[in-house]
Amino acid sequence: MPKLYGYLACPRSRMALVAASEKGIDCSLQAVASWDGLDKFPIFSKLHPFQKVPVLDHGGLRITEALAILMYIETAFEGPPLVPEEPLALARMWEIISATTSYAWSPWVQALAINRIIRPISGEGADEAAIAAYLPEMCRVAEVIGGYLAAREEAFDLADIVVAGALKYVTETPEWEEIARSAPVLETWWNRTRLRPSIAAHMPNTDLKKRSNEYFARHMET
Ligand SMILES: N[C@@H](CCC(=O)N[C@@H](CS)C(=O)NCC(=O)O)C(=O)O
Repeated sequence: MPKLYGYLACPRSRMALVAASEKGIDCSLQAVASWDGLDKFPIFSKLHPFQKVPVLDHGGLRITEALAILMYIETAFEGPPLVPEEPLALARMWEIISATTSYAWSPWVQALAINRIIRPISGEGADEAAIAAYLPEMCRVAEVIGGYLAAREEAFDLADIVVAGALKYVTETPEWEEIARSAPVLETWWNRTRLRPSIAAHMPNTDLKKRSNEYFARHMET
């Protein structure tokens, strides 16, 4: 069975674990940093040529880059498909994934999640100026991506997993109220998607450190 090197607060590690869970694969998380990623263990720098995670290990074969890992999980294992066959649906899936990694990552993850969630864990204050400057873009991206997701009705594929990974922290911040107001369609999608067992299990609330520790106890290799 595959093993994922990563850490729990890393959205991309979470995406891989969600995909594995959807396929019914027992994929353990091998933590290579503290749960929030701030303390990197020595092995961290040896896994990836650019010192990043996640890295998937399957029988000694290592795969880097989150999207490559998602596609490997999809194609190397049996289980419900996470990629549509129909050409337009496939193009829509990649459209959403590309838009999320290209346009949502800076405002949602770098400007908001890092500032509101990760920095305070290490005792640093949030860069309020950066959050305020990016807020209009956070909302605009949410509107566009919400529209893309809604246009596919209730399909579930890799696009949902990538958006959920990027959005999860956003929904834990005070700014989510304003973002959701400007993107009600995305909020509706999230309220449905967060209840999916794979998402609920592998994207626990960050502010509940205790729950994260319980998660490690259940899912990590010892
Ligand atoms: N292009 C890479 C990016 C990987 C990445 O930036 N991972 C973050 C965690 S989600 C990381 O390793 N951060 C540690 C660091 O930058 O030192 C991918 O898609 O997998």
